[in-house]
Amino acid sequence: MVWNSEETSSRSEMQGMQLAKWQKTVAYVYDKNPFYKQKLDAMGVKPGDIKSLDDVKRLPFTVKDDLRDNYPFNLFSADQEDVVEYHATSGTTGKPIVVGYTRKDIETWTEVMARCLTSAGVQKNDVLQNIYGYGLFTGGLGAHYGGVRVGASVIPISGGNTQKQIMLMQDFGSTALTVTPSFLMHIHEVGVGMGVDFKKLKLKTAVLGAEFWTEEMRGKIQENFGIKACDIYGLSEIIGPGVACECHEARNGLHINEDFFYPEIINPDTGEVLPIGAEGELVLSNIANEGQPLLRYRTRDITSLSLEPCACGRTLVKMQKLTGRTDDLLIIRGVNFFPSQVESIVIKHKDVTPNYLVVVERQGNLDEVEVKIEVIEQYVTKPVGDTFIESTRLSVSDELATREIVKSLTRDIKDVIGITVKVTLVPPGTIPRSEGKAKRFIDNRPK
Ligand code: DLL
Repeated sequence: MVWNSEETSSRSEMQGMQLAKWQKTVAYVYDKNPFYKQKLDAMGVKPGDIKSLDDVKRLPFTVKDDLRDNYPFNLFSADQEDVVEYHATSGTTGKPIVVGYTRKDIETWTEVMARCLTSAGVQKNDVLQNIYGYGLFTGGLGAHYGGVRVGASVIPISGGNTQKQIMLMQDFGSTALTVTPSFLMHIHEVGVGMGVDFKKLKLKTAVLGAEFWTEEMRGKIQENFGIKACDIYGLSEIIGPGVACECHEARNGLHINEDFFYPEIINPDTGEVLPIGAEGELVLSNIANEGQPLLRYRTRDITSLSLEPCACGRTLVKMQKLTGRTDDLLIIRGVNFFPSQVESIVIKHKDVTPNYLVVVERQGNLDEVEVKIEVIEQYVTKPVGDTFIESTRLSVSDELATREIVKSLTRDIKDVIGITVKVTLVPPGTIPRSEGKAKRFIDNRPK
């Protein structure tokens, strides 16, 4: 089932819609936004120059620093009185990135989220437990608007409150979940400790995103909960969640709502546009937005596009599951790797939990990588004579068995990533859990 007919347009119909929206958007930002007017003038491009989709290449890129430099509102094209909602990214350093939505943008967001949820199999008769955080983060309200639009019964519980999440799943008979994959794994961990069998609940579907997760993690989640798990992608700068989502039929790539969010793949080093199928940095333009339309925004997310026909009947271009972010790419002793690649290794290993943390330090002139991984309870030594034991005071036993685990993880990481890292086993529960996006990587190198 598709939510609306644009999702099955022919290629030429889609390109026609895209071109019309491009022309309107370029004229709009040129007229309304001094930043873009100046950029276009500097490049000698006038709105009337966009005569075909090929001309898009002539437009300037927008990067994260442009948003930071224009904090908070200078990249808005809409008048302040037409903005009806603000969101912002958490921003680990410095000022956050702010986005503003007009009434029409909220309508677009609601519509693309209704498409995404429908594509993931969520329908009118579903009870949708929305665990994405409500607030400045776009996850909560985005999924909320879409859930209400499809007619599901939305539970706006937001993130956190692990035990209450489990209670509502049981008592309200939730059938669909919108949540980050890492927090869903945490809910499972806590639930199992409470004796809950999630497979016996009414859960059917989970729409998971906002952070990197692997196919291996999908397998584990589907098995743990007895559900289908679909990947949903988006970013605040472009709309929030709703840029792209998998269909529950194929679950092998995310259909991009390309009549609203125009995708390109570029070589991140040269900016050259790459042909369909090639892997590179995803560039998105929100060609129907009013609040803050961004021309050719460099997402830093790495993926590739595909126009292969899909079992679900949608003709929307698909992006493959993300492989990483350009700014998380580590180059250690000449080898490129993304810290998130560790997930596929730890998840297959029966003696450890899927919780890991990659820490990079500079020692002398060399970068050293340590991967901390939680072992399962059985390898933990408890302090003698203690009745109340906090998990942080437990230590991992130094027996042959644990040394063998370290050896085999080190070998598997070397096979997949190509470098030798220091593997440290830590007691279960000691790597901080997140109620939203998980932090899997710490870079302690001097800036
Ligand atoms: O994370 C929007 C969102 C909310 C998407 C809920 C899906 C579900 P930001 O906080 O601005 O927005 O973070 C955007 O998160 O550039 C990616 O690097 C990462 N990301 C988002 N979805 C996925 C995904 C929301 N499915 C940044 N897989 C993006 C991998 C993802 N990474």
